Parts: sequence; C-alpha cells; structure tokens
Amino acid sequence: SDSLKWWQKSVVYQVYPKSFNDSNDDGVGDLNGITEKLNYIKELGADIIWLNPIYDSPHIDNGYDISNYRTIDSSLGTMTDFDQLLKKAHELGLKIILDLVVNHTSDQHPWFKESQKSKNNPYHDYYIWKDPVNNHEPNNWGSSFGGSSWEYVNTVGQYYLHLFAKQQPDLNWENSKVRQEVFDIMRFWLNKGIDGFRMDVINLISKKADFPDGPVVQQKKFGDYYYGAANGPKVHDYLKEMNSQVLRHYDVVTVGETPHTNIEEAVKYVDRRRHELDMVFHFDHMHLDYGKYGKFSKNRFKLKDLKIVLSRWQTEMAKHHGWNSLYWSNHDQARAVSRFGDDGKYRVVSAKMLGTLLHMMQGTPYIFEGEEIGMTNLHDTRISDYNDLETLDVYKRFQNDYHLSKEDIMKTIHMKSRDNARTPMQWSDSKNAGFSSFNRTWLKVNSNFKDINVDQAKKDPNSVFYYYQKLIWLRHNYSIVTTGEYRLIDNNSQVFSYERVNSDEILLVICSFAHETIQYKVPIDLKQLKHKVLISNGDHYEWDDNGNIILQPYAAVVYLIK
Ligand code: TEU
Repeated sequence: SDSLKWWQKSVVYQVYPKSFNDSNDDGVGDLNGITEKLNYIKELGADIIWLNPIYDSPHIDNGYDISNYRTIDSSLGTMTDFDQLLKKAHELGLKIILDLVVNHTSDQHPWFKESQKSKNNPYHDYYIWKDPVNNHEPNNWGSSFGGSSWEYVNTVGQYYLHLFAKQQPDLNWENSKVRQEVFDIMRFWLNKGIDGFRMDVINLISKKADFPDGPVVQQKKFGDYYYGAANGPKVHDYLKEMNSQVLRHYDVVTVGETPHTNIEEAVKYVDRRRHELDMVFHFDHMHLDYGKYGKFSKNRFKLKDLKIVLSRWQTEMAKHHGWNSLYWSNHDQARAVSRFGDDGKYRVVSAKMLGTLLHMMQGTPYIFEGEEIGMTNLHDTRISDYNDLETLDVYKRFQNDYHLSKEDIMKTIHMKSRDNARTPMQWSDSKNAGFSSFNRTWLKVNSNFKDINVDQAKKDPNSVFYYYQKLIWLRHNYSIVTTGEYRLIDNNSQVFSYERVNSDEILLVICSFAHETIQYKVPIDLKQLKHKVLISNGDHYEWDDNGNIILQPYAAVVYLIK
C-alpha cells in the first residue's frame, strides 16, 4: 500500500569491508574494492548496502573500536574513496547505510585519552568511571570478550566500564554532551547523503543507575551485564531525543542491534507511533542452538523451536505496528547454510530453501555477503588461523575455566566462530579466490573456494545466486510478499510451511528440513484453489487430488493461490 516506506520494500546486502574485495592488493578489502563490485550487488537485486564500520580504528575488534568517527580507516581508503562509493551507489539506485557504534569508542579515541588523565578533565565524564568498592571492581559484570567489565586506571584511581574488550570503553550517555557529540557525528554522515544507520548494541546505552550485580549464567566466572545494561531505564528517552534532533529531519532507515531483547521490549523501539527506530535485530533464532556454555556449543537448533520463534516475531510485529528485520547470518554468526541447512551434499538446495523461508516472510531481509552463493563455515582450520578476539578468548577460557579439550573447543569454533563469516568473499577459483592478489590475505580464504565462488555461480543457471536474484525479484514484483498477513501452517514436523494472506490471494510457502524425500499434505481449504508455482528449488511440486506433494530433501516451493 501507499503508506509503506521504501525500506519496507527493500532487501539489504551486508558488506564486511575488510573481506569483500581488495582493490590495492595489500590483503585487506577496501572501499574502492566495494565500488568495483557495486554492479554485482545491483545484479543480485539488493536495494540497500550496509557497511560494517569503516572509520579510523586500531582494529582490536575489527572496526567496532573507533578512534575517529569522521575519518576513514587508512587500510580501507580515504574520504574521497567513500564519496565516490556513495556517488556511484546512488547512481545505480543503491542506498548505503553505515554502522553507528556509539555504546563505546576505542581507548585510542582522543575523548578517552583525555578522560583518563584526571577526574577534573572535562572529558572524564564522557565515560563511565566508578570508585573501587572495598578495593574491588564496582560489580561482578563480565566483558563480552572475557574477564571483568571493569578496568582500573592508576592516574584517576577509578575503574572504567567496558562491556566489550578493555580497548572499548563505554560512553556515558547520561552526559548530555556525549549525546550531542553522537548526534553531530550522525549529522556529519547524513549530510554527506548516506541513507541510514545500523546501530551497534544500541539497547545497551542506558545502564541501571545502581549498577547491580548480574546473575552468573552459562557457568561463567563473571556476572551477566545484560541484567543492568540491556534495555535500561533511559534508552527510550535517548532514542526519542536522537529521533527528534536528528533522524526525523532525514529520509533514512535505522536498524538497531538489540541483543537480549524479547518481542515485548523490541516493540518499544520499533512501534512506529513512538518515533524511535525502524527495525531491530533480535537474537531469538540465534539462541536456539546455544548450549551450557552459551553460543560456543555443538548443539543444532530444533525445527519446532525455529517455527515458534520466527512465527511469533512475524505475528507480534504486525500486531504492534513494528517491522521485522529478517536474517540468518551476519559478521558475528556462523554461515547460514552450515548452521541451519546442510553444507555437504545438500548445500545448494538447502541454501535455496533457507533463502525461500526467510525472503517470503514479512519484513526487510538482510543478506550477508557470500550467503547468496552458499558460502560455508570453515571446517579444516587450526586456532592459529583465527583473528577474531572472541574466538581466541573462548579457546583459552574454555580450557582454563571448563577444562574442555582443545579438540572439543575447536569443534565448537568450527561451528560458531565469527571468523566463519569473515573469511574473504569468494569471487573466482584463482589465487585467494579472486579477493586479492597479495601473497596473504588478512584472514585465511576458505579452502572450498575452487568449488564455491561467484564465477562458478554466474555460469550455473541453477546456482544459489540466481535463486536469490529471483527471490528478490519476487519481493519487488508481488506486493503480497511485503503486505500479506503471516499464518503458520504447522502440520508436518519436518516442514516449515506458512501462508501469506491478502484479500484476494494467498502465498503458500513450503520448506522442508528433511534429509530424505517426504510427503507433505496441503491444507484442505487450499487444496481446491487455483494455484501456480512462483519459485521452487527442485521439481515443480504439483499436488495430487488428495493434496499430497512429494518433497525432495530440503525442498522449497512457493505457490500463488487465487
Ligand atoms: O555485537 C554485539 C553483540 O551482542 C555481541 O555480543 C555479539 O553477539 C557477539 O559477537 C556474539 O558472538 C556487536 C557487533 O556486531 C560485534 O561485531 C562487535 O564485536 C560488538 O558489537 C562490539 O561492538
């Protein structure tokens, strides 16, 4: 309908700049490399590109530790390169959104360097400093990447808070000067013409005033900071202020990353009548395969749970004036096909099936680079092949704290490490998968690049690439994909099926998670109606007079029913 915003009809393609394309052959991807590949993203059909952080950074956490918000990291290029990239993207009709990382800065940011000089320094209050309590940390919070969340600094005799690495001190949003600085940074980029922001851990910016101890979960040594930092007391005031001072003056899209946020909390960010954010990334489906030590587990998700979680978000967002973001993967997660599909024998069909399930849902789909060619996790690596600080911390910590064997830990790293997603994009079967012609790349290329790469996908009419292209085309050409009401059809334990319903038509989406050929029965009320297949990853899957369809392993099929 006419009241839809452009971003509600769009598909986002996420680019991890370090790993996309290396134009100057130094082993690291860069902005000019992205510019060279804009036509590729255009050909796929995506509308919006989300770039992970491109600003000046010591790269302790790959750019999520920013030392200057208004300059481009020299490893990625220059501001002129960025201006070119934005201009060329806009000429092609592609929009660009940037990562806004303002829960914390780098410890190399000039604000923090000043902040730690003395308690009287004007920048001291830009960060969260606390006096020792009985010569100890102010509370039991543990950092996301190991150790305490508090770091003591002798010169001031206080601890500063860092929810992530100690090189990532948390900003003090209680200080209105900090908020004004953030709003200025946002205006700087918006005035250049960017089209919005993905906001890093934006639900963590307001901490409970008394900094309470958190519960100890997943057998960790430290308490859980989410208890005192997630969806805190003033977060909505801050976002309303951000919206009224900055966002509402621009035609942009915003998506907040919100770990530890259930639907009830999420709605408060995205209910459009509240004027805060457009979308959030929830983590509910990411948690389905967590184990007793959290994310790094060998568990696999259960289809029953996946249906419950995704269906609930579909229904509740529609009911509460919100809009879903839809994703299987990103730079922090395993590869979609390895985690939710089958990256062996059924790699191609299961990648297409997962694409179908997600892209036919209501919301804005996010494709993580390489997902569109079915790139997989790393399977044959050693710990020395990894770069990610979370992975390296887990490797040490799980040995020391839980006495797990190295072999066992490596198995979970193969399944869950963030570096699974961060290996260089596989463009061709030539040196370094065509990503770079330098001798070594900053992170190892996945050894399967000779078989899985863009060149190969472009030559094969049955590739995952062309299938994703068609999924996007369907969204652009059938408004029911955007507007239809979602209804789960929960009639088969190995199949995720649902309908999207409008006043005069229905989409029926059937996705099998079975490794074998199975039979599926179309619901009786749909069986007699006129239907045609819009897309399918296998046979045409006509149903017989009884409404039975024989589905091949990982089958996906979408019908338009009138
Ligand atoms: O991630 C935030 C977040 O919730 C992490 O704990 C994430 O879940 C973790 O990577 C799981 O393994 C964001 C960014 O996406 C991530 O890349 C950054 O490292 C982090 O914030 C700190 O900025």
